[in-house]
Amino acid sequence: MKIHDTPGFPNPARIRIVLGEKGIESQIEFVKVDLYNAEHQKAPFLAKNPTGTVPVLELDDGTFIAECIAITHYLDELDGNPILTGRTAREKAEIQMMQKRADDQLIDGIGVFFHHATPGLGDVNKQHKDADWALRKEWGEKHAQKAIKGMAYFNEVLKSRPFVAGDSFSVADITVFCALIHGDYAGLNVPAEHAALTEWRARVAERPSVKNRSGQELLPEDLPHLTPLLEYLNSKA
Ligand SMILES: N[C@@H](CCC(=O)N[C@@H](CS)C(=O)NCC(=O)O)C(=O)O
Repeated sequence: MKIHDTPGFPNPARIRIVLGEKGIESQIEFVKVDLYNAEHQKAPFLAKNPTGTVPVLELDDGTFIAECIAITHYLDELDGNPILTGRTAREKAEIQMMQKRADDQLIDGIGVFFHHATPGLGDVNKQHKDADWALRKEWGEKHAQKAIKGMAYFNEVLKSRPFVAGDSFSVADITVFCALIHGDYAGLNVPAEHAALTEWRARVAERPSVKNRSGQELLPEDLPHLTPLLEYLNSKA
């Protein structure tokens, strides 16, 4: 199997953590996608994933699977022991519900904010974003407000349970954790009063699958592309 992704990015991190939890990373060959030069918007990549995002899983029979939740289901089911997506009907339903909330209320909104209201991935990618570029900042800010509400929601959830969907670590935790990484890249930090979310984040960060995951660092050759973003983040600090 191959995974087309870009090291250092939050959605790819979701799948790198899944691989760690399942202990199957040695079965994967990684193929780097050059997001900075908009390789994901060109025909060869769009043929793999028409939505133009990473990660994408390529099976040995040539099938391409995009969307982290779909990739996670596939990888989690391979050994017949779906620890991340639920084993019983009730577990599956609860995990799926919280996973959907994590996508809608956190990581997707943070992504819109990142690409529209910050320098994001730079000029090369702007042409592929919202056509009404004049309103991009307002659009991004609206999504940031939604994500801030999402952080408050997950903080409340984690006051009464150890993990996002209940007693066990699941794909919903992975999505919330990587959303907060995405927030760091966008300058949207967890408010200090959200103690439960902060404590949970520190606990999850210590899991071997999270702490030792591959592809954590941005590659040195990619850093120059991020200069405008880093300047923006420094100006907010
Ligand atoms: N819903 C998608 C989101 C994937 C996504 O947004 N990936 C980012 C990298 S973290 C990306 O490819 N961004 C490129 C772009 O938006 O131009 C998933 O679950 O896989």
